[in-house]
Amino acid sequence: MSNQSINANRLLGRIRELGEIGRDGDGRLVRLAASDSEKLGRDRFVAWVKDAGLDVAVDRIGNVFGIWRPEGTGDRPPLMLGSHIDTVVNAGMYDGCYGVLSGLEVVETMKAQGFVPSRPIAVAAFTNEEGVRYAPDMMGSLVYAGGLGVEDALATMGTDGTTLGEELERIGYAGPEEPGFLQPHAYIELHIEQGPVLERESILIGAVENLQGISWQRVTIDGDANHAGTTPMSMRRDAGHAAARVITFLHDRAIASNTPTVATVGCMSFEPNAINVIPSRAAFTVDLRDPDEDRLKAEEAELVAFLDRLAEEEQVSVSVERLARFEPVKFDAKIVGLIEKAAKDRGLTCRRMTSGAGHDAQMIARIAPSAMIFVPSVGGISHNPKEFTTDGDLVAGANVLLDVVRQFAREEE
Ligand code: HGY
Ligand code: MN
Ligand code: MN
Repeated sequence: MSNQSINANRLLGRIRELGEIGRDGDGRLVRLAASDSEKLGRDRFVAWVKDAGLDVAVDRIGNVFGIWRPEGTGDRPPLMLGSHIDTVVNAGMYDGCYGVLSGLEVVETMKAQGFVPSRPIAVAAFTNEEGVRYAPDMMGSLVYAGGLGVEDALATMGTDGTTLGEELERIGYAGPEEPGFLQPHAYIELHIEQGPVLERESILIGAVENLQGISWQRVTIDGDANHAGTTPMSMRRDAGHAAARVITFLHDRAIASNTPTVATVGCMSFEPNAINVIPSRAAFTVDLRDPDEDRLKAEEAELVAFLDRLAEEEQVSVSVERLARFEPVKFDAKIVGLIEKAAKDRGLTCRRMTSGAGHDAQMIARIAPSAMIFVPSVGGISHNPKEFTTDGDLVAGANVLLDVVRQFAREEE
């Protein structure tokens, strides 16, 4: 068992430094995929990787890798660590960045300790994990795992009318490597929980054994613009009111279901979006999630049936576009066991758990044994500048990652 620790000041300092890169005029952290601000974050990560003496590789979808190839490890499949450094709008500073920087920290600590792993170790910063500008989310790791063609991904049109491929070219991260050029032996992702479970149960480490299914859709409702003052209620084809009914339908169903189903309408726009005009169009997104695939499918079917009824009742037309659909994922039991053992050996409380959020690990699990380590989120808050994890918990999680990596890297097989 390693009683070594990572270099806490270096890790915490880098998390804070990266957390200041990409703030907008209002001080909000906004590092959307392939944006100028994300480029600054990428450049900083690459500089740290080079300072650490690792090789840098970038693939065609912009995934960035720092690769440690110690003497004698040759071209054995690497152990892969990592996460993402793109953010949502007005983000916290830990989501994704913690896992990328901890992966680099673990490599630098092992190098400083003179520990030579039995195989190369790669630290990944995957492109567009958040999916805010270009859907679907976890896009870079999905392409890496062969779940989406790289040409299709590069041609994706963003919410701002740009295409991902052109933006990656523009920021200098349209790399030469084919996605999947480095097939991992295993993948371990350290991440903040982004939910309330660990804090509520006063547990320090989450050994994540599965991740729930995700369904993203864009719904467009078309009615008639009309005068807000002269049009009797009975004569309206009000797209705005119809959209409001969908939000209430989803919310009430999820609450009444008494299951882990969650439903969110996160984006909405009206046309013509004027105070005295009945909306002719409402366009919004639906994020449905559930750890059980059959239940998720059933909820999607319920939504389709409701939208059909709604079109009838409100005399509107409804169209739906699929943005993302990922089935629930089970992680590798052996790695989950190693995480639990590493936590126990360090005297850290630990529990197995499900991830409510999507992560790159769910995509890399398609090509290699994968699992995740969670640390507590204060107040369960994330995707919000109030996102916070204590320094002690951040360091504890990175030390568990160090121990699991040393365990893996010691194996000869
Ligand atoms: O949507 C998610 O769960 C992740 O943050 N991309
Ligand atoms: Mn994340
Ligand atoms: Mn996120």
